[in-house]
Amino acid sequence: MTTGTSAAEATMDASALEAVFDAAVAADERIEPRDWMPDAYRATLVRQIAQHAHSEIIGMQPEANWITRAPSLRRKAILMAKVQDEAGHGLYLYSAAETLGTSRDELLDKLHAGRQKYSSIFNYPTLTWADVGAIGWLVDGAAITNQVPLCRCSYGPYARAMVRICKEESFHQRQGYEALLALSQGTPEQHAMAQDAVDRWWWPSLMMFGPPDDESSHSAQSMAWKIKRHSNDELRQRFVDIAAPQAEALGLTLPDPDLRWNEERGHYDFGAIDWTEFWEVLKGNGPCNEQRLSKRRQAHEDGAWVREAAAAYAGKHGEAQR
Ligand code: FAQ
Repeated sequence: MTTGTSAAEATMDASALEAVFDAAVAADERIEPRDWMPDAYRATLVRQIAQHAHSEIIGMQPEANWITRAPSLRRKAILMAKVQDEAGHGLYLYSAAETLGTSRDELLDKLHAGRQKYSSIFNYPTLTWADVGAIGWLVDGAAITNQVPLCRCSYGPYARAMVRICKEESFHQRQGYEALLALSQGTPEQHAMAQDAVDRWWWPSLMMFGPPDDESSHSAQSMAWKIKRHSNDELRQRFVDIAAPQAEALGLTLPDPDLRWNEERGHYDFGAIDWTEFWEVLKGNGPCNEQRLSKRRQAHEDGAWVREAAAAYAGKHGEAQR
């Protein structure tokens, strides 16, 4: 849609504005920051983009845990670059949220106060080096499956941020797969370590897609607005269909005795997800919730002097240019 706060728009009443918005969404046009949009559309985007941004920066913690103990210089350099990429994704996403009239400070305050969520997956511990491979393969793999359709989200700044993020996530997924393959084909101990990591990360990765469709409070409206293009269950199924043959190629077993190809459906059937565990993690009762949030708050406090110095520099620089 073209920029909206025009003279013509100023004279339109609410229902006419809504009709223009609905027509733009129906025609698959992009809604841009200065276009008129329903308050609830704006609020949904802020909620989802903030949660996504918070996930990216909290998601740095589980893997950062292994930077000092990566098994080679090559692995260490790759892991540092990946963790840094996640910080960058957070920044693109906070910027996208800011185009909706909120500020990064406000969003971070809400995260630190526990008033906004981040992905359930980052509340699980990284116990061995193989977990870094499993996160790359499964967590980044699930993230890509969920995020590629978001490149077609109706809100322009979010959709454009997702294009670059997805390219980087593809690299992350491949590095995880390659690291896990090396372990799987290594000594029996290394193979066992890879299998143990997959056993622990598989089910939480399936939970990343969100609750089942009949318990997903936002899906119907978000799909009508073309923020989400597919339901949680559709994307979860797509991920299982991709991951099952990849596990075979890796020589690893997915921890689900009910996982099997269903010729009739043209999809893999899979076992029941423990939704009690998912809701408990969301309530703050996962294995690492407390640790993740307190580390994040501490990092924010430790970084205060950097923000102050940057603001002072920007102030001086601005004065010099006046
Ligand atoms: N964790 O009605 P729905 C990554 C909440 S990035 C926590 O279905 P919606 C990169 C949901 O907010 C991973 N909460 O919600 C990386 C809602 O609660 P609310 C993050 C969850 O929004 C890799 C309630 O449950 N990706 O991994 C979760 O329509 C490696 C009801 O749910 C994104 O954020 C969950 N898993 O659909 C980084 C992608 N699922 O807000 C480092 C963008 C649901 O009413 C290392 N987000 N909830 O209090 C989305 O696509 C959607 O927001 C969904 C949820 C699909 C996550």
